[in-house]
Amino acid sequence: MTKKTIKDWENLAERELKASPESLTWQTPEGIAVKPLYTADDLEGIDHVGSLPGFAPFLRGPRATMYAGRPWTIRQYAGFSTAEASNAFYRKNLAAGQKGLSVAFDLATHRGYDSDHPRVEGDVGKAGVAIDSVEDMKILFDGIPLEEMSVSMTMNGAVIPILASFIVAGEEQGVSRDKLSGTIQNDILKEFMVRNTYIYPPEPSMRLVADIIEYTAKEMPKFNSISISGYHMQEAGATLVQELAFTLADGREYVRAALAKGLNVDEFAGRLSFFFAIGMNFFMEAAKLRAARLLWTRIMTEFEPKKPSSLMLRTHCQTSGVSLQEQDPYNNIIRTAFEAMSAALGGTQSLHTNSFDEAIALPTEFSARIARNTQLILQHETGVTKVVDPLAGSYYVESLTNELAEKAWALIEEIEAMGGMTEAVNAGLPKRLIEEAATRRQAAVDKGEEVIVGVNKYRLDNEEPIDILEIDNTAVRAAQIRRIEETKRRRNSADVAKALATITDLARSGDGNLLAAAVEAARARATVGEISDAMRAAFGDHAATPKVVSKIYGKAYEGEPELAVLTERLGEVSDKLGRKPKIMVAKLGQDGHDRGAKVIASAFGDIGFDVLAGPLFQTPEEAADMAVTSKVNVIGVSSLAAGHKTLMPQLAQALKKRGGEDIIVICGGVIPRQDYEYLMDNGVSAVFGPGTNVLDAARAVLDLIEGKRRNI
Ligand code: MLC
Ligand code: 5AD
Repeated sequence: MTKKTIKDWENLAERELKASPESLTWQTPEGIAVKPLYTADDLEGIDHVGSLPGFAPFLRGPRATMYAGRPWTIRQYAGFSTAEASNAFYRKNLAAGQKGLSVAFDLATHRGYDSDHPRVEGDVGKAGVAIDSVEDMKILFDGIPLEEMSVSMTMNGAVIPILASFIVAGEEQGVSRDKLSGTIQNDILKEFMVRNTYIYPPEPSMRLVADIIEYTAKEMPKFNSISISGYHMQEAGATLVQELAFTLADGREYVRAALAKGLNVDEFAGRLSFFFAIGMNFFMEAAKLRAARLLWTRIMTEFEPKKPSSLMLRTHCQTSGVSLQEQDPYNNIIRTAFEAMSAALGGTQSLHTNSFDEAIALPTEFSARIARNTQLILQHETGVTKVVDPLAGSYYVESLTNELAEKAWALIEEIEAMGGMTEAVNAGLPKRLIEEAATRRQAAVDKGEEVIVGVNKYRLDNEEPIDILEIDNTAVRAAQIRRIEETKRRRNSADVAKALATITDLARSGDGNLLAAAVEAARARATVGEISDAMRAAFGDHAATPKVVSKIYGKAYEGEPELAVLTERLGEVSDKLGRKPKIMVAKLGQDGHDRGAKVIASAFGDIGFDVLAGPLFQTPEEAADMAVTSKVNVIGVSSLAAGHKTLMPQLAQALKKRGGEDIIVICGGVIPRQDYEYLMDNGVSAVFGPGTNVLDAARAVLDLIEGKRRNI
């Protein structure tokens, strides 16, 4: 048999297809053209092919034996309600095969407010566990030996008081800090880009990051000082190239901040860790992790470390939240399983698999079990752990790895030319690029160009609601307030005042280490809110001005009759009103997840509405003031952190109090069907769940404005 050439294949393919095989090329959102066939020719000139795991550039994995030696850590992110409830949940999960802990704090804690603060009424215990002081932290880890169990804590805003309280809880459990193993997220740059649980302005926030790297480098050799996170960028809509580039550029910025503190690169670089999302693009996600390791070694080489571990990228991964849907939710189990497999093939060190109820609530015991078992089955039954980097040598995956690395590197260089990531973040570039990508993607889904099974194709006519976790926010808050009062009664207030004053002094002067000072304060039982306030006194609060991208959604629909019809109708409504219909897109409470709000604001603007984007973190009263003063027709609240049952009725009341009862109140986001009726009974005219087509929502809003329907 004569050896066939690519030309032969192209001819054959053309006959089979009755078109050029080039027409099969898939343009991904990353700008990568994925061909239908890859061959040995595609490997030519790719340097990394042939490298070995355990050696720089670590493309094939940071350890020589990878999962054959030790499987990745099954580390499920969890936390809700009180420390007692979360502790019980952790213990059960560990007994059932989970290997590492990962704490989800509530948004009040994230933003440095104690549970008794009036701004956080809707947030306490909702999206995570409420932690106000060392007393709560001790309960959270009761019966969990901290010298054995590695603990990740996702904390960025109130990072100093939380890590300090953890250190003291360890101490009081008899585990000195040098024996504590785990990770603190401590990645503030991405908070300014996408996640929004910042407290202070960027510059002092970067100091806190550096103080933590310094402290852990000297005092906590087993603790990972940071988890440099791309996860939230992908969740906010970033392409994989953006996720890769911005995360690694963030990493480089943190290295520089630590070096500026006078540390030697080898003192801390081995304890920097990473965190990526794993979405549905199966091979590309695995390739992304391989490319990340390659590029990190390239970046770190510039700092001339001596230790190989300083060049090594180790990462946690989480399957994608945004890829999961409210509709036909058991499909989410399947999505998560594929994503988990992709993370394993990419060589992650630690993994969280999402629960199938993700799009509407926090996991129940049942959904958490399925999520955990997805990993247990992967590890024990599929054989993927037996071989290191099994995708190596695949023409396709190696090409993808190379292309992703090249594209991400170009973006990293662009950031560098702007003066690094802090500058780029200040200039708003990454945020804008991510928001544009998110809006483009929404349009692709709405138009059906990107298929989501059960949502824009194969949708069920009837859906049965699933059981969900309900948290009695009022009871949690009352319990937290009782413990705060008791803690304050028992402590020596002079010691607390002195420790807090020291924190403010060091924050003002720039001297010393704020984590070290906070450990003293936490030991004296200063609360998370008090320690945060002691720094607020010096640093102030950060407030971002909301900006909305435009002409992305509209452009995707250019020339489409569906949009033209809607625009025409909007014109008629405008004529009737004497002005364009005005909608305020609001975020209430401490919920900083603003992708949905941004996409809606942008798309509604393109459709022709007059859009007012409210700032983050408004109270219902503040939002009502703004809506009434700005004379909006509609206020649309985007709720992703479960505060809706507390905050929406308060908003309706606040509007009424200000004479704004004519303003139509709608909301959207992560809201279970079970809550719709309650919301409708409390002043809400329409609820738009996940998976809503934006044009459908716009039509519904016009119906409400015109009085064609009273609620939806
Ligand atoms: C590993 N080890 C091996 C080995 N593989 N030893 C021998 N042979 C092998 N094959 C060793 C390692 O060197 C290490 O020891 C120890 O085993 C543990 O392995 P690890 O690979 O370091 O895993 P782990 O401890 O789990 O650490 C993973 C990590 C860490 C480095 C990525 O940072 C981490 O756990 N991150 C989790 C972050 C997280 O959960 N985030 C949640 C975010 S949720 P040694 O001694 O070298 O350490 C979120 C959502 C939101 O953000 O927005 O709210
Ligand atoms: N418990 C479990 N998972 C959570 N997530 C967020 N908060 C919690 C929590 N308290 C997960 C979801 C979300 C991602 C950011 O983290 O999957 O999409």
